[in-house]
Amino acid sequence: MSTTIRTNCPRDCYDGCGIVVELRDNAQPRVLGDPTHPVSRGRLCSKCAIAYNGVWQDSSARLTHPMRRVGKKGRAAFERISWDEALHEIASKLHRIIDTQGPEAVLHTHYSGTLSLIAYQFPNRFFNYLGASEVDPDSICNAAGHVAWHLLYGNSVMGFDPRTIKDASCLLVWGANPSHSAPHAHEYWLTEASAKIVVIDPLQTDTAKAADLHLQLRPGSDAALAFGLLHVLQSMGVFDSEFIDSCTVGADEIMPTIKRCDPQWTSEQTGVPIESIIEAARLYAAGPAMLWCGQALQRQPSGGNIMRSVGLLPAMTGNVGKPGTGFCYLNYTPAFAGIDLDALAGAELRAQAGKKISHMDLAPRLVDANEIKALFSWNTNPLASAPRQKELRAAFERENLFTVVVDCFPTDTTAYADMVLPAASFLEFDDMTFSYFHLHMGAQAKVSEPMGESLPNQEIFRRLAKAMGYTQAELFEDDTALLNNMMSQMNPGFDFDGLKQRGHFYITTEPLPMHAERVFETPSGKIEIASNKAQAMGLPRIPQATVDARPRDGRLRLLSPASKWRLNDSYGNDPHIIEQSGPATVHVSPNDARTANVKDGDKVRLRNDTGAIELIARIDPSLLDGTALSYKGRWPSLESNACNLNFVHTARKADMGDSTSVHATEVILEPV
Ligand SMILES: Nc1nc2c(c(=O)[nH]1)N[C@H]1C(S)=C(S)[C@@H](COP(=O)(O)OP(=O)(O)OC[C@H]3O[C@@H](n4cnc5c(=O)[nH]c(N)nc54)[C@H](O)[C@@H]3O)O[C@H]1N2
Ligand SMILES: Nc1nc2c(c(=O)[nH]1)N[C@H]1C(S)=C(S)[C@@H](COP(=O)(O)OP(=O)(O)OC[C@H]3O[C@@H](n4cnc5c(=O)[nH]c(N)nc54)[C@H](O)[C@@H]3O)O[C@H]1N2
Ligand code: SF4
Ligand SMILES: [Mo]
Repeated sequence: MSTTIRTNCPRDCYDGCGIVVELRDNAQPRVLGDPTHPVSRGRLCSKCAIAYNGVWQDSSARLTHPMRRVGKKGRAAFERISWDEALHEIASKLHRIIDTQGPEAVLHTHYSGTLSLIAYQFPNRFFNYLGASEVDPDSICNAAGHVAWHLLYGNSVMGFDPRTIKDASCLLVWGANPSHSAPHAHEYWLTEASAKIVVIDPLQTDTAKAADLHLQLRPGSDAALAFGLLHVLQSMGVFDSEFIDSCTVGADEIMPTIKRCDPQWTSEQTGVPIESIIEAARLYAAGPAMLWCGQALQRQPSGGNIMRSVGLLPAMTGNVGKPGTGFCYLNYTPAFAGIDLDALAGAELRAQAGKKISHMDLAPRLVDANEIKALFSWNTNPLASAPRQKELRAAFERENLFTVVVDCFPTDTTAYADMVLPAASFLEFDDMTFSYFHLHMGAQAKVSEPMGESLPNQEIFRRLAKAMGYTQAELFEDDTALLNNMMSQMNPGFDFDGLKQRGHFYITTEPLPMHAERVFETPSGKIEIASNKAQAMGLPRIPQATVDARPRDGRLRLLSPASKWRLNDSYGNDPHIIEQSGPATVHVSPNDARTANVKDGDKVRLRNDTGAIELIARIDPSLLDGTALSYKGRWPSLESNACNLNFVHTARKADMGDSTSVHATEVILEPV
């Protein structure tokens, strides 16, 4: 006998797939794709198909009870304790720290383990009420882009509705690799579009290979390319003067730069052939045209400027607010659906604005024994994902730093905890999911009991609030009330049980028009090509046609984008995934390999002032000279040299948002 339950994938992924779980007598549940789901159409990506039927359901791989450290930090030596003991010990430590140093000495860091709304947002209520300091989550991923889109359009989370592609004649995919990061959008959405697809990426990704046109530019040269395209568009006479006059400010200030960036100059700056620049402009000019900017695009030293420059294309050509047009960075689907995310995270519980620390500053700030006394890391694995891995480990070793880590698995980060708390997985509690690209919401349905003594994030922090002696009602709101409240805010005409039966729903039946009313949330209410606000922030008033300096002294610019086999660092511990994806490799061009005296299959070292890491070389003719590729997401503790790429990630900040510029990491390649 078997029955099935519908649920949805809550990972940090554009697709937001539907799942069907088959419950079978005396056998492990089988996690499969939901055939009724419009994005994934019955299939999961390869990594989830493996890991959801692998480590996620393997009690020997999961954390199943609270644990207290017994050995040296980093050694992962723990003893099992009860929840009561764990929570009371944490509460008494926190009270002591708050009484002597104030709540700001408590720091929490969290990010993208699960994006299901309650598990992702609710624990923030606890930290907001407490008045803790926070590591700015987006500073490791996409903060520069958010700042840039805000300056230009006043909003960074209102993109296009992907369904509107039916009205488009062209789509630019700029600095995103859906063949890895949105595999079903790559497989169906892109291939079924009648629009011409132009991919702008330094790598020949599978999405680039399948596109009508691929502009293989040098990394960090995107602003120059944007201006080059604008130059051609202007000379073709396709600037939309009515739109520019009524909806933008500062177009006259940007014109001299556009006039200067002719195709010859642009080609020299970017490495893209003149004909390709003209062809891309021609395809975009045919309009209506859409622009999808990936998150990699802004992980550059000039990432904010790049986003502001690329964002000029829709503004100058009027590709805004009409079917088949627009620009997408992310869609804040739950907010469009009516969910009050600030309330879910308890933003109003915070008496005063707490300290925000960038991931780029985490290691040096944490090492300082006077500033941070307690660290909570939940829903994130910083000792795999964050920069300056060596320094960060040293910071986590500080004996007078009280560290609590909440995860489903024992990770590189839990190894340094004083207290490890086991989190239930998405198969083990009800919650709400969404896609940050497609405009649908989904039910996360409980399929089985939490493994061992594990608990959902939200329940852990309810219990901790109780142990602290807090009585504020919002800290104890239960999941049923939270889910009912979200359903009534969205008001789709059915309740959470109805959503569970359906699996998912689109927040509108027809494509949602974005920016149709042509009002923008900038100070002027218009698209701010020239921005006083930027100037006040110490940034240029207008976007600049600059390119990043090329690496010096034979160094390579190391790109470490999304891997097909891992979701950030999640799944890095699944044995089948480890087997499928093979050893850690770095791809380099034949010229760079020759210069470094490296052959295919050689063991090589990548090093810089921050650290060194050893991998296997792959000579790849599709790589541009001066560029190296190695995918993110491996677990340091499972590597032969006990570190991953973030060992050489220098934590240099982008120009905006104190954000990462990881794709500009420079390394020296040498044989081992
Ligand atoms: N070199 C390099 N580094 C990068 C990037 C890059 O491009 N290159 N990309 C960066 C980006 S874009 C991001 S977003 C970050 C992401 O970095 P992280 O936020 O660290 O993401 P993950 O590595 O997937 O870690 C998430 C952790 O959450 C756990 N988890 C899953 N579900 C739950 C749950 O329900 N509760 C709890 N408590 N834990 C759960 C998982 O087991 C996993 O250990 O990495 C960044 N790091
Ligand atoms: N399978 C899988 N899916 C994922 C993730 C994962 O780890 N694995 N991570 C998730 C997360 S947290 C995020 S933030 C997203 C990220 O997903 P994306 O937005 O797609 O970003 P990345 O994978 O970092 O890089 C995408 C492409 O940008 C290119 N790129 C790098 N530098 C430049 C540049 O200077 N200019 C241009 N034009 N392109 C450049 C890279 O070569 C790469 O092909 O994916 C999500 N989905
Ligand atoms: S990670 Fe992405 S592609 Fe894979 S099942 Fe989840 S939503 Fe789908
Ligand atoms: Mo991310």
